[in-house]
Amino acid sequence: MKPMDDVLLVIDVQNDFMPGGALAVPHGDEVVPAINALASQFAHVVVTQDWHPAAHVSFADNHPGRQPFETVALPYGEQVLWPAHCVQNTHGAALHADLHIPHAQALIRKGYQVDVDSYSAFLESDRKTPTGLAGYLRDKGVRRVHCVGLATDFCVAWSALDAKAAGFDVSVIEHACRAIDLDGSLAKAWASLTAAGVSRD
Ligand code: VGL
Ligand code: ZN
Repeated sequence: MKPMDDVLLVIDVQNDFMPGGALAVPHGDEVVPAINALASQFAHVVVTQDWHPAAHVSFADNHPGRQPFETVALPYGEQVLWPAHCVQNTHGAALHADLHIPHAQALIRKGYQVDVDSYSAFLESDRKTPTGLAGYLRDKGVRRVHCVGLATDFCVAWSALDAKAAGFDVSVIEHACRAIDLDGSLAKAWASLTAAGVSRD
C-alpha cells in the first residue's frame, strides 16, 4: 500500500467519455479495470468530475453557426468547442458504474461556471481561478500526485502540468489513460509533460 503522501488522481471517468458517449474517448472504457487495480494500492484517492451547466461556453451548440472541434477565441484564450457533455446531474456526467473506489476521499467538480471551462483539476481555464485541490492536497500532506483517467491530452495533461506547477511530484500512469488526439494533441501533451518534468509511468 502506498503512503498517504501519494495520491491517485482519477480524472473524469464518466459515461460521456466512454464509447457511445457524447464525447467518446476511443477505448475510454479500458481505463476502468486499470484504475480499479491501481486504486486498491493507494490509501489516498481523489476523483474528478467534469460538471457543466447546459448553457456552458465550451459547447458548440451554444455558439450558433459553430461546429464541434472548431476553436473560438474567448476572453481567457482559445477554446475548443465540444459536443455537449457531462451536463450536471445527467447520466452522461455520472462516473462509470464499474469504477470501484469506495475509499476515494474527495470529489472535485470542475467546469461548473457557465462561462469558463476547466480541463485542469487545479486551475480553471482562465488560468487564475483555483478549484481548491492544491490546498486540499497540501493540507493532507500530499507530496506526489499520480494521474490517471480521461483524456490524456486534455484533462489529464492539464491537471498533471498544474500539479507540477503547484509544487508536487507528478506522474502520469499511461496504461490507465486514453486520449482524444485532436490534431496532434496527444504528442503535444506528452512533449509538454516531459518538458515540465512530469514522469511517464
Ligand atoms: C475533457 C474535453 C472537454 C477531458 C473534458 O476530460 O479531457 N475534454 N471536457
Ligand atoms: Zn468538459
